[in-house]
Amino acid sequence: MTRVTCPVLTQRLTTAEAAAELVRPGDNVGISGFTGAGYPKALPAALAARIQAAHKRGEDFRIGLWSGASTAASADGVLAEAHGIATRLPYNSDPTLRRLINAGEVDYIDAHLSHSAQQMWFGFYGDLDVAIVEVTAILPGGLLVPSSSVGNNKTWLEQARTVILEVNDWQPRELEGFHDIYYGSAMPPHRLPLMMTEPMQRIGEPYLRVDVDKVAAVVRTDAPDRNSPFDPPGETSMAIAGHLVEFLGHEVRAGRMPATLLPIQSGVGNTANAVLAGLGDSEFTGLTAFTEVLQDAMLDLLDSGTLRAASATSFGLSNEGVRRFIDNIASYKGRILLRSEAISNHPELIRRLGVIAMNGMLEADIYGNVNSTHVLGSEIMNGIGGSGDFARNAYLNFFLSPSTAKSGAVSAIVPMVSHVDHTEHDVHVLVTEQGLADLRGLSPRNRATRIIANCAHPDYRDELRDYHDRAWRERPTARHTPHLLGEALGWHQRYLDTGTMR
Ligand code: 0RQ
Repeated sequence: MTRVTCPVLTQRLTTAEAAAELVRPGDNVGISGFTGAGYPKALPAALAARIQAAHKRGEDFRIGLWSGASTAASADGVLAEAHGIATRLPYNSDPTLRRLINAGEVDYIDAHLSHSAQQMWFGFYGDLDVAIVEVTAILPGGLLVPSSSVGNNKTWLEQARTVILEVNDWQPRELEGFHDIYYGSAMPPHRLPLMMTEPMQRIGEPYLRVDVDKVAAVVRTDAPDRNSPFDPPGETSMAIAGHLVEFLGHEVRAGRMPATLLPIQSGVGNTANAVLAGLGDSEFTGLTAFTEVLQDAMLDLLDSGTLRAASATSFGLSNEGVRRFIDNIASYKGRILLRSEAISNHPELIRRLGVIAMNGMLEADIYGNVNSTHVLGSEIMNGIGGSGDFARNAYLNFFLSPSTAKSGAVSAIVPMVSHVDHTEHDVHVLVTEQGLADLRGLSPRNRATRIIANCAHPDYRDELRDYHDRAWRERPTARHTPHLLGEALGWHQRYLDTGTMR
């Protein structure tokens, strides 16, 4: 059955190649997509071909590319390969694009995800020329059934001069009803409180709206999301999960949270997936999630009853996870809600609901500052994503990492982080496979003792203790967070000097 039932928009059905002609050099283009779900499947390749042809003719053709978060090799990747991206925001994890950002070719604005839509509305990013948004279906009156992510689609559809819709037959038609799109936002000073006191409360409507007059093209596709596989949890991530789950039990017994915990948020990647698997093996049941991304392990938790329901902005499933979701889609209805990332990551809601935030990190320092984004202070990995939105406003936050990287050559616990994303004032608990450091209520000095003892790898503990002791002795009038600056930075410089990383 056709998924485009709006008579006006049926008239705009066309090919990806024809639709790509609507994008002009220098345009800002807002695409759908979040963590490899719901990104446009046909337009990026068609646009990349158009850009390459222009480059062959000696013409300059690059665009500003805005999204919800990461997309896929067939979106960010092809446009990067065509050297068609001048600026990118708010998040990227594509390796080709990452290389161009780190080579200085692409200007990357690495923004908190909860900020990205509102900063567009505030006018911080300039005008949006074209929106390219994947949807599941177009209803007779022109309402749009969103697809496997919502991200910034509402804002892109409202703000763009021209809209291109991709209707993807691969997305299950039954996704209708899984979304809650909030249309009550206003600009300061006219903003009102968000009336949500429970993660699954609906505050919006199931559809995205669009001004049909702005829709210049509708393109049919039938292609899967990125659907990256997950590694089975290894020993290290299982140890991290074990420490974290044990600690949550301790918090319940100490009366600091209910037996059903508080809504959980979990970052992406294998460690996060393993932590969720660890929760599945625990005594906890009836939990809720107020998070960004629903990974495979979230489905496991929903299936087992560990998780009662989950609010997010996107799926981030493997092929196997997608099959399972589609096969049992009716059982998830009412238990999964997808919202705009301005809502899934909203500081007011995270603070009110009392979210437990669990995110990965690259390194932490002995005083508790965390680097999630930059290798050796310079080279972007992915971006801050939602980690700052959640960590800063959480009831309790955890930052997780193996205690070493690069087969043990690099310690994840360092004297001073080479880049700060989450400051010592924000970070509550650090977890590595070695153990867990609860930093709440501790002075920097006591944090250092605990982080080194509990989280650092044994190969690095003595060196870190020695650094801290000497800094304490040598800076008798600066003992709040004493540092030996040359040495702290030299810790990182040596990896460059010895070629450990590059
Ligand atoms: O690189 O595979 O090339 O060796 O970093 O490391 O251990 O597999 O960790 O997949 O959990 O990612 C912080 C990047 C961790 C992620 C980060 C190297 C390591 C490897 C990955 P190789 P792991 P993970 C929700 C929340 C920011 C956004 C966020 C992230 C690679 O969690 O992007 O939290 N977070 N969003 O070798 C040098 C170190 C290193 C290091 C690890 N100290 N120095 N390299 N690596 N530690 C999602 C969204 O917001 C959308």
